[in-house]
Amino acid sequence: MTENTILTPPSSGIGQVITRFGADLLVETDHSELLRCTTRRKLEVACGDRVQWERQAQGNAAVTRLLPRRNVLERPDFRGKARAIAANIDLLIVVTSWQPAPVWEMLDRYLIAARRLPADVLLVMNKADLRASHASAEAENCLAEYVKIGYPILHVSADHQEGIGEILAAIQGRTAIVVGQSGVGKSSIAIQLLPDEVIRVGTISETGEGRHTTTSATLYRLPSGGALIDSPGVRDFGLVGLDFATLQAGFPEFSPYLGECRFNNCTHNHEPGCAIKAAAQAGAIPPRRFARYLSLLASL
Ligand SMILES: Nc1nc2c(ncn2[C@@H]2O[C@H](COP(=O)(O)OP(=O)(O)OP(=O)(O)O)[C@@H](O)[C@H]2O)c(=O)[nH]1
Ligand SMILES: [Mg+2]
Ligand SMILES: [Zn+2]
Repeated sequence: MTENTILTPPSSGIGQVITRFGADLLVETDHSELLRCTTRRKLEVACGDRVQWERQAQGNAAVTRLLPRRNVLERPDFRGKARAIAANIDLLIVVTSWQPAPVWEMLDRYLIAARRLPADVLLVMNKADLRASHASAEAENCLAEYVKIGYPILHVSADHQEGIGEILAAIQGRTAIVVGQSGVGKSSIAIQLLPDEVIRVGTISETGEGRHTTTSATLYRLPSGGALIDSPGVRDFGLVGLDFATLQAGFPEFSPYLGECRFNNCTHNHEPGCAIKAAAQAGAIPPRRFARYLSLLASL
């Protein structure tokens, strides 16, 4: 190599989208350089995407191509059109808390989304310090159903630094994303997992009264390997283009009974001889989850 090739930074290459700044993207090159890049709207690039970038005149850089994705997590915008939240996700960490209280319908929709990605899932019940004072008996019953089905659940307190090591162990050097309602503590968990200097990009904004809210999904490299994407909280999480097969696959507790219904196109609703409904009535399938399945089915 000549001295010149060492001193001249590459003029193009591959990188990963770290976050979005308005219309621009922050891209980390394969040489760990952070580049602010312009992009074209129709590329529809998301946090976590691998992209091709090129340096342009005046020292600007642009993203010119989106590389193939392994998967993409989407939610509908106000018009119902799919908007990408983040791409290339291995583990969906669904964060709920005792205050704000869990919205179980939303949790179920995240679990369906995880199956569809596909990605592994981890349920994190944050603010464990508020469990005794804020958990209702009904909420405990709902939570117990997920335990019974076999979803991995961690009880965590980000503010008391409890359960953080277990989250890190579950990530296993992969790319994880924290999702969930606003205010459940996603960024608080991210801060606990990262060294102080890493929360550097301006994607957390003051909402007044000292509250911070995440405005744009941001990818952080974990010191022990892997990455964590902090995502903006939602009021609700909707599924774009949900069909029956995807809905059914999102209820893995049905699988031992599938094929035992009288009709092979059974929707497990009104049909006679439905093995799933019988299992729910017998308590073998958790009844609260089954009731929410029926309301999701009605929404198709
Ligand atoms: N009591 C208690 N409060 C917590 C805990 N973790 C976070 N909080 C508080 O919950 C509030 C919201 O935390 P954030 O981390 O900003 O929540 P978020 O999910 O990132 O919110 P959005 O960015 O709006 O989606 C803050 O005031 C935190 O201090 C916890 O373990 N216990
Ligand atoms: Mg946040
Ligand atoms: Zn059935």
